[in-house]
Amino acid sequence: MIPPASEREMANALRALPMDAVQAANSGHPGMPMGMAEIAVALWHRNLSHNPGNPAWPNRDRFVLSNGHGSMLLYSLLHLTGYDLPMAELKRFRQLGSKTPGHPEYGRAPGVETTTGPLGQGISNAVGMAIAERLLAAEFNRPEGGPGFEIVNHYTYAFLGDGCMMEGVSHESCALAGTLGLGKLIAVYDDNGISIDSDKGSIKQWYTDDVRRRFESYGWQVIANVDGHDVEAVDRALRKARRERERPTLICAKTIIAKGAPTKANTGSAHGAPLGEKEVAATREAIGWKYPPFEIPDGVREGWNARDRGKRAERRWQRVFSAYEKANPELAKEFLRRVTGDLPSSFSGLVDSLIKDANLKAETIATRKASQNALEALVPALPELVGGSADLTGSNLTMVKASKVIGKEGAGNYLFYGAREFGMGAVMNGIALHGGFTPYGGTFLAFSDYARNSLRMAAIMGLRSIFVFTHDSIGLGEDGPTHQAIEHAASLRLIPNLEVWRPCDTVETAIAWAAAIQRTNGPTALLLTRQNVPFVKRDETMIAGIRNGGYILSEANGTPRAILIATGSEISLALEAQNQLQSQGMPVRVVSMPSTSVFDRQPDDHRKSVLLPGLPRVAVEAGVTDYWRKYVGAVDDPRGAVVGIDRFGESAPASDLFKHFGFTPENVVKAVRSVVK
Ligand SMILES: Cc1ncc(C[n+]2csc(CCOP(=O)(O)OP(=O)(O)O)c2C)c(N)n1
Ligand SMILES: [Mg+2]
Repeated sequence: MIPPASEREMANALRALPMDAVQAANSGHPGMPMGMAEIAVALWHRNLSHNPGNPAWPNRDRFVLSNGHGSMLLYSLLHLTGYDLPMAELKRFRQLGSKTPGHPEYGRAPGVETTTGPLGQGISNAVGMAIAERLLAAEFNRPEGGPGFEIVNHYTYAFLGDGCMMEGVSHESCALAGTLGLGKLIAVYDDNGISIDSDKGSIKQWYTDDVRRRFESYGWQVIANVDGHDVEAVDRALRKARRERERPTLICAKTIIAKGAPTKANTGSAHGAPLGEKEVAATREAIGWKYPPFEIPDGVREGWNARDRGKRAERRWQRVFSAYEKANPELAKEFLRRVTGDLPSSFSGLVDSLIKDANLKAETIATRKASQNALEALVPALPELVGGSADLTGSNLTMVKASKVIGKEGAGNYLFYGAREFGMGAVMNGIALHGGFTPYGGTFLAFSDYARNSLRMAAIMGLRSIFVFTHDSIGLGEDGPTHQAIEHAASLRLIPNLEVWRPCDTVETAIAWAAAIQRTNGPTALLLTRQNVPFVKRDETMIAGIRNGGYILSEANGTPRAILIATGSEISLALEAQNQLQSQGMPVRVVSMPSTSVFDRQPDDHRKSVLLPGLPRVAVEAGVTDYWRKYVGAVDDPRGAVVGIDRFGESAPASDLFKHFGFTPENVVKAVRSVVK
């Protein structure tokens, strides 16, 4: 048997693989992996509980590389500890179709827990994961059956650098983590005094935060001044962090970027460029690494290999789970349902009755209220729903009778995120990534911009995060242009894999909620009104049509001369215009299109049967006109028009604003007449 190598050599493997892979790709970031090598040994070799043979083991520790530019550190660790990530993939670092893209991408390589690279979001995902762990533990553990009955009990670890620390979103999420007392969240800060512009100047010119006091003020335990190149010291800090139950821990580790590189260590140039053949050779010499690129000596492999240890760890858990299952068969079944993300069998019946109820009640209410009504039924039936709002609970109407606020003590299903939209989005994504929960969170549609990159990340990763955006147009009235969404619906529709719904009444809102919850491969944004919108009676065909994203809401009384397409609060306007046109002898069809992306995916013949190619079309939406051009034709096409708003709004009562900006039946009639020859 080959004796395992020393931890010094194990750390050096984490220098060699990244510097060689970056060199081979002729692009990438060698400095961070080389600087965090000893920290990685302390965590991954001495502390992390995981099973490389089963990256889906529900009780594994979560690891987030928030400074995702150091991706080669993660790929090296996954490869060396025994995940299914062969050396061939490391050799193809940053190449088309490899499992080792420039930044870690969720779903690409086993063991990558989240996509990172946009700084600050990884650590925020980690906060979400730690919240999810705590909620799941509170719900499923049965410690009274013995300590063995803790089927959820793991840590969430994150590495982060100066960049993550500077990003506002880390302030938002870490403050929340402190307030919630997430004792099993442990972050290691790569305090190397270098960020990208260190190439041109000193980090002191743009970053002088007292990180220790910052995190202490959030309520974290801070272990400061740890030598990041001393495995023992980092290990001690990690063990201390694990003993702490009440507070998240930040370990501030002093490191040298690209440590081991004779001339490039501690320089900005080591951050994001290959060291160069000469420096790579000199580094080999300096650290005593005698092996050619991508060759790992057996002893180092042996030292890193965590497959057996991982298998044993999961087997121990499996034994506990089996006993738990015997004692609590129903709970165990529910646990497995939750971590796989399946819906309960009662779900479709529940949705059917929701829709039936809405249709019977025929209420004229705001769609935000319709959303709350839907949640009143959904939340008690779906314990996986974890709601919240960025300090607008009473406006977003995201809270329901069955909501229980999550505090320092574990259980609950509703988070007061505070006025932290971006933090909320990134934390929601972390909750979704952990498994066991489907997060939904609200703010005003105009403030979706604050959260925007977290929506994009949810879409890239295909996460079931549900964003509730209320006050979706000038219809919110007096708060004025800063609060009135204009370009938001259109711009959210541009994000690939984000499903956007702008329902027009109670029935469409219920169906939008059902679609969002049923989606397994991506996020949904629900755009909802502040103001009341009239109910529209529906038959079965129409209800089926809603699920297609666009359908005939009101057929022309006679051969249609034009198609009116509208969404949300502008549906009533389209229907009134249809009436007036009808009485003027011009029958038109009204199409409701609550979700353009869902509609666009329908078979060609469905879309044609709804939009009747060849007929003139007019779109009506209280937002920018550009987006609708793809349905009504180019600006110079005389057969198409859009009634919309291409400037910022005004502060005034909503009804005045709709008139002021031309959202009147008369104006819609005029637009239709202008395109019908
Ligand atoms: C949101 C966002 N802004 C900017 C960047 C570009 N960027 C990548 S790393 C980095 C900062 C590097 O500093 P640090 O995190 O300390 O990494 P180190 O150089 O120490 O490895 C920046 C600005 C990014 N990835 N994400
Ligand atoms: Mg740095």
